[in-house]
Amino acid sequence: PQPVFLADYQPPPFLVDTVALTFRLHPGRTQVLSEIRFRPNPAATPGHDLRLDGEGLRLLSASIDGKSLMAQPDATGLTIPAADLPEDGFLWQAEVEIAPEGNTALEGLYMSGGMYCTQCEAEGFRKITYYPDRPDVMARFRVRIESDLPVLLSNGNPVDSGPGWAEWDDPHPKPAYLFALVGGDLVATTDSFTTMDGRNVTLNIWVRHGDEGKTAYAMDALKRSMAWDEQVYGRAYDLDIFNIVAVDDFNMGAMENKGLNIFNSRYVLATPETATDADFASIERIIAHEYFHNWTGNRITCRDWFQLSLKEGLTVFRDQQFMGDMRSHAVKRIEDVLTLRARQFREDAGPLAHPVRPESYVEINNFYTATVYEKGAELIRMLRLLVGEDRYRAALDLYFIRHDGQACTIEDWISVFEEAGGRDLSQFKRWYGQAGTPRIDVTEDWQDGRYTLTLRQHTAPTPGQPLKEPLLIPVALGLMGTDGREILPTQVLELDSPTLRVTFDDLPERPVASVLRGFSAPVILHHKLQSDERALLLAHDTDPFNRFEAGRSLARENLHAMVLQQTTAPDQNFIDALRVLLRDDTLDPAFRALVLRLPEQDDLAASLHEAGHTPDPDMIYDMRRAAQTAIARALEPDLARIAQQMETPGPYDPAARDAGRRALRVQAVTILAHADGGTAAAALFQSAYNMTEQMGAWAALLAIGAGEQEGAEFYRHWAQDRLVLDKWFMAQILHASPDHAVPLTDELSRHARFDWKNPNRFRAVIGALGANPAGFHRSNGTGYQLVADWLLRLDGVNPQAAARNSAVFETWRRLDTNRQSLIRAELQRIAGNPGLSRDMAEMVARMLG
Ligand code: HT7
Ligand code: ZN
Repeated sequence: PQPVFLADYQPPPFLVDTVALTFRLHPGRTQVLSEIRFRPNPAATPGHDLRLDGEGLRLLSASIDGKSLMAQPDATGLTIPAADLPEDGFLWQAEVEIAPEGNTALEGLYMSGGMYCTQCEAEGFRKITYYPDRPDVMARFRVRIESDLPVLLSNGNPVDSGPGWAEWDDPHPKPAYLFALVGGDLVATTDSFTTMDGRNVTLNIWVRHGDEGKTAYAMDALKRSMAWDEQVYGRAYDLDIFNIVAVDDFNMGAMENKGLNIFNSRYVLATPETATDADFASIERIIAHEYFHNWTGNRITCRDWFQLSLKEGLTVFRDQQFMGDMRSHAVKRIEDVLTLRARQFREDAGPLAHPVRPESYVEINNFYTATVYEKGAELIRMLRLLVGEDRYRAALDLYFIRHDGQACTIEDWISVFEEAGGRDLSQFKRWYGQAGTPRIDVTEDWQDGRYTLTLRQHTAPTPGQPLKEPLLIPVALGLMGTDGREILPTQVLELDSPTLRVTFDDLPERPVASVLRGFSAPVILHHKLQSDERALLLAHDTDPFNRFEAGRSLARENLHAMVLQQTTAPDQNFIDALRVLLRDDTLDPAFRALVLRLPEQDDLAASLHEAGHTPDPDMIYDMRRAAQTAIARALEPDLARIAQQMETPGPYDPAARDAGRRALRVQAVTILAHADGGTAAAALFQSAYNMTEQMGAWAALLAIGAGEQEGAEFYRHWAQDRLVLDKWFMAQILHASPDHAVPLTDELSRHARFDWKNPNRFRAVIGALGANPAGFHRSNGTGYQLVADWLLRLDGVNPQAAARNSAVFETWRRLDTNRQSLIRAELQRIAGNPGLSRDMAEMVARMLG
């Protein structure tokens, strides 16, 4: 298939005013009747043929202005010659048939557990009917659904319904990717919200019978999101009703269809007994994210899919702000940076690196990536830092006023910042077009009371981009005195050329620089400090992120030294710093839990590679364990005390305070297991009244090779709960020892409950092996083989999910030559498979480079 290029964008030749759809639902033969009012686009050259997208449709009839046509569809749609089209506009009518029950790709109209549902982003609407399926064609939709199912939903407001039918009308013009339909035997949790302009909105969360007791938290999160968007961005909801539907089979997290959000059930359903604190936080974040899309994505959408970050980066940034306001900004920022490094830096460092605004794609579904989402959000965070909070808000107000109802570009976005921020941002815009993570090297000089700091930026080549230009990088800086007092409060330097030198005179002593406070830019910082300087920042930095970062750098440096010199214990001063932290009860427990967590195996592999070494997954696994054992032995009494002290009396409260205490308690027990043989973890497993502690304790046991009895108990208790069963599958593989992970994955993939066509279950089993680095990277290649076999099998039924899971191989070039050749062979085996999907073909071709 040919790539699509950003540079080739042309406005649509025809616009659509209204769409009327009738669905006669049937598992194998759903009829879709469409009536679409087209008119020529004044912004396009006249005289075009009408091209409609359509895939896998059986065309029963078609007409223009009532005159029937003998249209001849091809594999991707149909064309009506310009000569057959009335000049001033026309009514297209068609009747097609589709088979939702056979739709395993979960794109278009499909069935999940007896329920009809849709997923149209990015290009799924063309699997429902013929249409110009592109985001810059925005139209008003009216929908009639005919079915005996009791609940029939679509976008917008309900118009009328009767036995066996329902009609919906969406007054807001929207692109087809926001179309949605649901039909099923569902039950609702209902509530309401009064908007700031006094309108009453009905809120429904629809779930399968039996799940209605698990929706309270999602509803609460929805109401808080609605209030927050009014208070912080001045954005009110704009329909009479807001429906959320939970679906078990879903390729991603959730979808922001106008007025009818469809969610993967794992991001809706929660009780204290079945969901962890992390699950509650994900529900809160994703409910908010989809709701916030109502303005940033739906009212203002993307001109084309290259602009995806326009809605996704912004909406991620908004959900991050919301979560910070709901919980703790410091903890949230640390968590976001950990995710960014684990997912986006990893992507940027390998063959799948691409700009936040890519220049070409073969399959757009392959570009719903950490770069477009998370790095996109970082760009907005930087913009806000550069223009200041007030001007940020003014820029957003201007964006909403100027572009409401439009399909926009990154240029539109940058323009509102240039106008409201009063500055030229053309250099900043490079961030959208340039892939790769910039590296900043910091050097210092201290002479005669003059302190000089030099910052140098460099971005390594990425696929298709051998040369990089200097970026505008905001670097937040503070200076600390050796007594732990702050000498210079935070100021933002603008690094806009390869090198920037700043000097500070009349300082009483050589300071300790705290660079990149708050992680002010998505870069890799190289700043050599002595371990006592890091310890000072860990103990005293006024910036909580850099406090965390000092601890993390200490941990990373210790682990690197252990791996490279094959020593089995970290430095005493690292352990002492952790002890101080553990004993400091003034610190937020959630913060302490984060600092106590050693860098993950993948983080160590990436940082070792960045430092010029070839990471050895086995050695990393062994040394990380050795470090944990040394820490556990040295800090056993402190960890045991914390495990006691952080008990939350109940009843369970998902809010940040108790969640932080549980995080620290589980972290303490996890480390402790390396010294006490799992006694504390086993006790916690038995006494736990919530899933966070139960899962945390079981994982701690699994990580030391124990937990078999607890696993059996867990299964007996939870086998009937599909979301908890995912956890049962996943935890065992994730924490399996290196030599056990592959055989265990193979064994569990034969388990009667391994439903590989369900994306959540696939991720819980096959995805979990990829997330166990030492297990996946067995040097005999069995992990690679097993995953490749499954990817090929999944590709035949669900290309989108298969392609997404294939990114597990993206780090292959940083490995040793033996592992590289084993992975290359698997990628080539996949690439050579006849009938490979476009999704998978693009991914493996990019990975093979
Ligand atoms: N905007 C939504 C993206 C999405 C999606 C994309 C491709 C295939 C399936 C999908 N399901 C949802 C979700 C979001 O970012 O809010
Ligand atoms: Zn989104």
